[in-house]
Amino acid sequence: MPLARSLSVTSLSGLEEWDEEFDLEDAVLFEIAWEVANKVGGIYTVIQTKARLTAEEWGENYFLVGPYVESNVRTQVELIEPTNPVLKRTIDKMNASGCKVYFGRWLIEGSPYVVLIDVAFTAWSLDRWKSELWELCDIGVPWFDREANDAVLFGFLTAWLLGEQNKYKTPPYVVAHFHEWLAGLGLVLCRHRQLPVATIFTTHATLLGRYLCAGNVDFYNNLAEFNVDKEAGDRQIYHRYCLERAAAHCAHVFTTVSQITAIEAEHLLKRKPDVVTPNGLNVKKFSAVHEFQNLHAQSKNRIQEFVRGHFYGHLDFNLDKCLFLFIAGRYEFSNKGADLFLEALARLNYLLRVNHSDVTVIAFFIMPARTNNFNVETLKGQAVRKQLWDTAQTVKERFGKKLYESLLVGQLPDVSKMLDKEDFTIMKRAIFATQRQCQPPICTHNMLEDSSDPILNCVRRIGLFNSSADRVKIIFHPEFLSSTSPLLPMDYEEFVRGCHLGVFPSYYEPWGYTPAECTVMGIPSISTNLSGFGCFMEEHIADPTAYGIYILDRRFRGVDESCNQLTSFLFQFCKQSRRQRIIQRNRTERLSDLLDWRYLGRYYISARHMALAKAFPDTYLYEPHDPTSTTGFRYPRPASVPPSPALSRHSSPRHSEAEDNDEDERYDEDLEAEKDRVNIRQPYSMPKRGGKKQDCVL
Ligand code: U2F
Ligand code: UDP
Ligand code: G6P
Repeated sequence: MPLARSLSVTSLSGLEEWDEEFDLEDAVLFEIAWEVANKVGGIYTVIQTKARLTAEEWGENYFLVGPYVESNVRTQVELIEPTNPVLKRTIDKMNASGCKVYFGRWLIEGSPYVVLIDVAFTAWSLDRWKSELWELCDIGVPWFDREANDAVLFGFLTAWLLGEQNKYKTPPYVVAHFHEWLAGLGLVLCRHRQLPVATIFTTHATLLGRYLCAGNVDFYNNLAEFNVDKEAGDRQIYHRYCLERAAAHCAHVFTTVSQITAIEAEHLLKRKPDVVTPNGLNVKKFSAVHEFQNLHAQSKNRIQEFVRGHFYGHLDFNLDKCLFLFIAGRYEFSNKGADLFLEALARLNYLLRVNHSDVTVIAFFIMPARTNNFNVETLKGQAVRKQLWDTAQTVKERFGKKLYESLLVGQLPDVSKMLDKEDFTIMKRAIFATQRQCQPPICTHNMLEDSSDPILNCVRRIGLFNSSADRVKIIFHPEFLSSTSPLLPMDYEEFVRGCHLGVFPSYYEPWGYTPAECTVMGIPSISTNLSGFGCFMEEHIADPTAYGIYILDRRFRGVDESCNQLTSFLFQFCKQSRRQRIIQRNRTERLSDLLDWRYLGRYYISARHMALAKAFPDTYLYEPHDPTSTTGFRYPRPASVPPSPALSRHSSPRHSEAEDNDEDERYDEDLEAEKDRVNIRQPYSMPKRGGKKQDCVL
């Protein structure tokens, strides 16, 4: 059997090195999560993107454990016979005892092995296991909580798997890494049964944090004050909370995704995380900077096509001066900051109007809600656009044919006769079809809860109805994007690339993959100092704004002040020229190494080494790298000024629109060097912290 290797974390384009040699030849890693080969949310992204690096480190000794979901397995997993003889014996034994456990390769980068457990198949054991849980630790799981029932089944089955696996001899030394409360019970049982397993528990958000924030509580100022048992009980999640807290306390090593969630966990779960494990991504680097810029231009063209259809009959704005902003993610209206974004858009609309700006902003809201499919008006928009296109093609062909014939007989054509009556009729008919009595719709779908939907209600209140006078238009797409959609046939990544700015003004966001994804695609974003990502970037970059990473202050300011700051970010962004946006995108993309698992994977590595040393102190020795801190590398200010419209002047005396056009585009490096030469300093300054300083636990 090939053996696992130890990995030394090496440097990445200037990011610091971190050699942590650890002999893993006799160790095996199980990573257990409900989202293994099963997309529910952000944890899936963590596991799926990290797999390649972890598989490189652990080789054949890395196994992911998740639930068996037939539809997922059919599309993502190749089922095979277990390769490891001990694991094969374990799985065979479990299957002979009334379980259904599968083994396969997950068809993602790194092709890791997966052990998938069909929890429904052992549902007959649920009552027995629930009463065992009650006897063991007085946690009573109500019958109606389906997710908690799944957590019980999954927990007992994973503990069974790890128990069987360890029946034989040690080594191999087993590390079991459990993610989130849904998988946490397996860890509690491992410890209770005293299995020789080094355990790690990672929480990606605390249950109470999520619930409390969604309920308009002044969360961060009261972190230390909450009566956690009562709060959990009031929200009918006491049993889930107990499972989460038990896992956090039983683990050899407890970790979470950001410093801000570490503080939250310390107060709400009553254990300070041992390591902070920030979330990374699998960064795809292009060999030339212009490649990702070209992708932006291509995707933007496709979004523009959609906009042409959506606004048919009202296309009274210049699409070339149109900026695409978006917010995307789980539909948690205030946790994700959609409330603040809408309010800021209303203020931005006012500013653009009074300043007679020729920029139009289209703000997309991509948040899944309950719908009854696309609405007719939206579909009609795309049909009308297509019809206009077809008409133009038909007339073009007829025109071309006449032109050709005239040239064949050696004559220059009489242009006035090139289009005949029929051509005009076709064209007039097509134009008539674009007449429309109503405004272009806000929402692309028929909402099931239209009258109580928070985004729609907010739009009604602020009165942004896509009217001609408004410089800010809104499109709410209450479904995740897909390349097979008849409306906007793009997948999420393509869409992000085509936009100009991602806006994520979250109030509760343990990490926040959406702004991180923007960064690695070279798209600037706005996040907050209450999100794990925002805090991480603030810590690692001397001047994040200069790199297109706008970090909103939601910690020390009141809501109105934060909203003004957001409006100011948006207004400044709208004032940038095309050339400045191009430079800014180049800078944003330069940060992607920082978010690569090749750099951030080190914190996971550290957590595993720490767990092995705690569980098997005679065999492993751990020398800490100050693992609670993610500090270390810091990106300096860019060599030249940030792309502020007022100050990043062109070095030539005059600046015409033509300069902004594609033919005359020059890229980052020359331009920045040039600016350095003329020594223009004075970046766009972020509004100062101040105003009402709140007493904040953080
Ligand atoms: C944390 O995010 P979670 O994944 O724990 O959040 P959940 O509430 O469990 O799941 C939300 C996800 O559900 C997905 C969507 C979200 O990412 O992709 N989803 C969907 O696929 N279809 C739908 O109709 C509705 C939602 C935490 F909150 C984040 O800050 C972290 O970045 C993340 C990873 O650590 O963990
Ligand atoms: N996302 C997606 N399709 C969409 C919009 C979003 O797949 O149309 C994904 C996005 O790529 C990101 C995730 O949803 O990975 C949201 O994760 P985030 O960490 O921002 O927040 P969470 O919802 O997990 O709390
Ligand atoms: C990329 C492309 C350019 C295009 C530009 C548009 O840089 O390479 O050809 O002009 O995007 O930028 P904008 O910010 O206006 O979408």
